[in-house]
Amino acid sequence: AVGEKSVFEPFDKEAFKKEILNNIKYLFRKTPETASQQEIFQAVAYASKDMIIDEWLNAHKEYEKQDAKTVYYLSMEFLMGRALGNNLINLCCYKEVAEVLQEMGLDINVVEDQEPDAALGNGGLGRLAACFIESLSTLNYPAYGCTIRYKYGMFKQQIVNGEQVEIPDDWLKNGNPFEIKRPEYSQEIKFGGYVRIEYNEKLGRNVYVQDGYQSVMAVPYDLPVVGYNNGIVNSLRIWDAEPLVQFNLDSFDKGDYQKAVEQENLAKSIVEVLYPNDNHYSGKELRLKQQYFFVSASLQQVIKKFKATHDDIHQLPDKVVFQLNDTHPTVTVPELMRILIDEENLEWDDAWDITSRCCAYTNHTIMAEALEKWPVDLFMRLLPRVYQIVEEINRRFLIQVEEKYPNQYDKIRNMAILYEGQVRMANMAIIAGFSVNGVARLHTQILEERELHDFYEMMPEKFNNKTNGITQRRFLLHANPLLAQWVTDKLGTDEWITNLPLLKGLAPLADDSRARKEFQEIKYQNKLRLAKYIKEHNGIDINPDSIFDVQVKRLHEYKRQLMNIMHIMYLYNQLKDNPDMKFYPTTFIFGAKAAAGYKTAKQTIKLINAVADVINNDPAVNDKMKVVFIENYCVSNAEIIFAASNVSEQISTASKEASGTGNMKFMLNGAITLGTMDGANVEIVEEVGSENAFIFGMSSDEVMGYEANGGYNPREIYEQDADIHRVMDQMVDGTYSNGDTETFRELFNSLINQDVYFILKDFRSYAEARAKINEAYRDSKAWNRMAILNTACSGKFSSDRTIEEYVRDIWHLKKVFVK
Ligand code: 26Q
Repeated sequence: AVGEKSVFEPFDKEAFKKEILNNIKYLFRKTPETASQQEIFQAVAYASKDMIIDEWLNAHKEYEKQDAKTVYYLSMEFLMGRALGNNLINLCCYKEVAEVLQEMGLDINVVEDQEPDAALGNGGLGRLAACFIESLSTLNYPAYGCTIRYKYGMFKQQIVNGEQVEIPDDWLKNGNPFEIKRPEYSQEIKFGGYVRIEYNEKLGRNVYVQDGYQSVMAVPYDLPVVGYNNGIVNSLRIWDAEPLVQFNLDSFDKGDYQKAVEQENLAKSIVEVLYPNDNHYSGKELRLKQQYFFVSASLQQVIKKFKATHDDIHQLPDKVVFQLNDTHPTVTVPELMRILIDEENLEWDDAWDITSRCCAYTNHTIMAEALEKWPVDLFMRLLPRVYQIVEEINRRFLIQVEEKYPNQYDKIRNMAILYEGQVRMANMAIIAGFSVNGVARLHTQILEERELHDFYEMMPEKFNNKTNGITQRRFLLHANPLLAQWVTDKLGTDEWITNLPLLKGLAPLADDSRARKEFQEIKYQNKLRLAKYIKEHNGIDINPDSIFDVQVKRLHEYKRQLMNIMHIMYLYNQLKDNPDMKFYPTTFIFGAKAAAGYKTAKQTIKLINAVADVINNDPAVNDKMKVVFIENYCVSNAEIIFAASNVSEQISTASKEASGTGNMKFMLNGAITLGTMDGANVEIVEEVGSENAFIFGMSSDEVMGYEANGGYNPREIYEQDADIHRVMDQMVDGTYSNGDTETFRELFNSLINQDVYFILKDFRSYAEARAKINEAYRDSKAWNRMAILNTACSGKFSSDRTIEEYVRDIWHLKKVFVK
């Protein structure tokens, strides 16, 4: 169906084939017979880029003509994944290109597999940015994504002897066919030095000049973000760093060799690597450099662009809005103030008014360890002028607090930007911006009622919720072509591609036995595809008739992969004790990267692999259960995994997962949620009905209640529950560690002493839910009914809906149409 109602000129297959052949010849001096698959990928990618270029130019011409307001989505992460397949889909020529390649004796899937993932992100936050920028293009909104052109993205994970090994992700080693370097937009970025105060006669006041600094050149590259079938192409602007010296060698003291080397090193180090922490702050100077680097570059460029066609800087908020993706780009606030005051010569109040009306902030977590708090001395040393401005913002804000809440010191303690020698970035973002949003209803409610309560009380008008979403172009149309075609056939239209709530029209089919059979068969085909992937990449055979029970996401204690594997240990015990126990064969699938320095997370991976090793090599249970840890979970294999899943594990400790977005991708592909009442799970259950999901565990109120009282006593459960006791002991009696009692000792201790994530507390309720799900799968009629209803009710979770809400409530953009 894709391409049938294309707005584009009819696709010229012959011309495209010729272009591929030309590219193979002129790029590599080869023929299709001698070119490698990688070279063929590049030839196809360049050919597709040629189709994009005119629209890219055209859309921007139209933006300029209409002087359209633009959102700048500032994010340290954009987890884009592969581009080729999705670009072809959004250009409405995927099918045709697949045919061209087939005529040339090539398989489009193999060609797509040559492309490295653009993994400029860790997990949820980065992938959300990628979905948003795609929806913005599809919905005809002018937008830029701004981030860093990391030389190394998210590391590649290998499992060696059950343990995670990090391999550098050299994603640019073969070049990037889609990017375009824009050296003409280079910006100088200054670090360190000191601030000199000078009296300026003309202005009649003091001005502030940064001196003795080091600088680098920020050089942008643009990647196209193609809208679906609408002629819109926005840009993901990724900033690279280069030393300044090569730009104007002559103006430098030729003898200043030292300085040249320093610049070279500074430039190299800033863009070297993505920090692999997810939901965890670490106060590294280099990280702050990265933040300031891409923020300052983006802002300088935006201001120059604005001034080229406007002469009153006060109009900036009518044309520009900056969305801060978490606190990571919050230095936007003082940097914009600096530019407006020091370079545009505005007074403080004017600059503050403009800055507040341009900046909006999204919060993605309530986890205390994720809050960014920079040591004042580090901040001041690296960004001396920016720091002065932070001090002034803080000073003025505290006067307001004092006026509104005289003598209430706790208000200042909670809300000050500068406190106990730290710069609290979240407080700055909230105070400066005009909007603060959470990413799911429950999360926003927790922000308002607890985490950010004082701010909410003082400025309630800023607070709003924007429940996350995902793009169906990638996570259904591209990831699951069989289901996509089925949906189109059943609905009699492919309009769901840009209007996901239309999936509701599938709901009646849940009661249609033929439709259920077809749905089941598609799931089966996708399970075969995943089984093949697992065989090729992990060497493990799995049974496609078993339940595929899947937990894929970053490894974090609050996400409770440990509870999942402990439950598998428990099941294994049961099956060994009681071989005739009623149990539907299940394949338990994990995929997770651990931050390189996160010890507990790495131990959990080790435990999962150790348990997998024992179970998968025990013939007594092998026709009933298998455990698979999929190496290197990433966007490209995620697409295969979601399509093949029956059960979606969303088991975070209630209140800890701000939203989750994997939960939505599973639901869209007809998996049933097994989850806690956390994040967006709450809204998923609301959409699909609690009878079509399996919910267990403590509520967020209960969890927060215990936390307020210093936790609970896990030892009591350990003593009283014999099954849990046994599983716990097996962690430290060598059952899964060749007799070694210390390998998993820290995991054991963390549970018995504290269990901050309530694993033992929720275990029984989890086990019951899992037993129910195992039983429910036997009734294939009821199961497929549920599965269809999950797909049918997932319409709310399109990022198109989320983006329309951002536009309506925060950004106030207008759609731009091109001929
Ligand atoms: C901070 C400072 C220094 C180094 C790294 C970081 C850092 C990096 C990444 C802190 C946090 C992150 C990522 C957070 C994240 O992915 N949060 C997730 O955001 C999703 C999109 O809103 C939600 O669905 C998830 O619930 C949330 O965990």
